[in-house]
Amino acid sequence: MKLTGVELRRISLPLVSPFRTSFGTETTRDALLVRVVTTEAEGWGECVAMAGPLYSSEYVDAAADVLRRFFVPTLAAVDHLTAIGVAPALAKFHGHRMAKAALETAVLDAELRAEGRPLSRELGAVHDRVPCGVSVGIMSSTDELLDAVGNYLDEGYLRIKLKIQPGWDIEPVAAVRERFGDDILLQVDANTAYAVSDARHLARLDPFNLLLIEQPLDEEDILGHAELARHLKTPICLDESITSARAAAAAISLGACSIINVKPGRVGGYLESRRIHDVCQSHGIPVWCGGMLETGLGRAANLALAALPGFTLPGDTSASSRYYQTDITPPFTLTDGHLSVPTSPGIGVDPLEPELNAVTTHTEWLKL
Ligand code: OSB
Ligand code: MG
Repeated sequence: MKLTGVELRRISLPLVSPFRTSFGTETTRDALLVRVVTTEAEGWGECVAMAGPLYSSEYVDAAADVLRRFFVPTLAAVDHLTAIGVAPALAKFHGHRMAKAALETAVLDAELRAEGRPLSRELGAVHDRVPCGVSVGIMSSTDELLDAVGNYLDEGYLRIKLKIQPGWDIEPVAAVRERFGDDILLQVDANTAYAVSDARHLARLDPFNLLLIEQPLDEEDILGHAELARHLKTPICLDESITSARAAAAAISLGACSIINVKPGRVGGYLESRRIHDVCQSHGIPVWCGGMLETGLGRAANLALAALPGFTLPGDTSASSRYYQTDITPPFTLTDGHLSVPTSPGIGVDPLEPELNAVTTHTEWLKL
């Protein structure tokens, strides 16, 4: 296989409702899609970088820039291109894992389409549907939060994740437990908003029997998470800190987490995600599939990953309607709280041309 062309496509999709986290409020998803054209087939990858460097250091304009200047020209020079060869070819370039992931996914999609093989089979999936949770943003009042959570539970979501930050933590959790009971699966995500000195405050979450607290501290503070873990009964799950299988192994060895959120974009792609899954499985660490407000293209691939055997907790793999009025692929819909894993070759879905064109803000064809 040889790369013959790459399209960078920028889209802007309005969210059905604003999504507020400890790092900011999103009202539209400005995403970057990568379409590779090879001698064998075409493939798609969605870059999960957000508009600004708030969740992580990457942001969408930087991802487009590094792809255009460095990654695509480097891959274009590879004669026998394979998906497993993408990461080694790009290894000399530091960081930019979200950009690398998008390009590797597009090449993997093309390769698997050419071979007629679904991504789920390639990764080692063992389920044909996956249980789904939903990530619920910070709201302006507890009543508003209870309405939102109630609606998601009515839709069938099997697990609720509340975004928290100082000033919006113990009370919303207590209110959700009080209204919806002790049986719902409930967890929280701080997106790095706390310090180790908040340990006693965060221990006030312990009585609520949360599945986990996600990324309470700075992404580089592995030892801080290990220290915090000694003060909390609530299990610590890392998101931002886990950038590779090596980082996962170190965090586990140091006692910084007992659960991991796997996001393919954050770790450089689906192949590294599988390695993280394998490391965690061998340590008895449960994993679940996170999300970055993906369109149907990224969601399809995430579902393949979430069907691996070590993904034993419901992920942030929500239905398309959680995010978008109109998605750029046929929408993923919830049945009994589950989404089906695509079975067609590659990532298993194709963009709908009119819907994609309607939200495209810029298209750039990189001639090789
Ligand atoms: O921390 O998991 C996160 C969305 C954007 C950036 C970071 C995060 C999130 C979510 C939503 O929590 C996950 C989703 O539903 O896609
Ligand atoms: Mg998170």
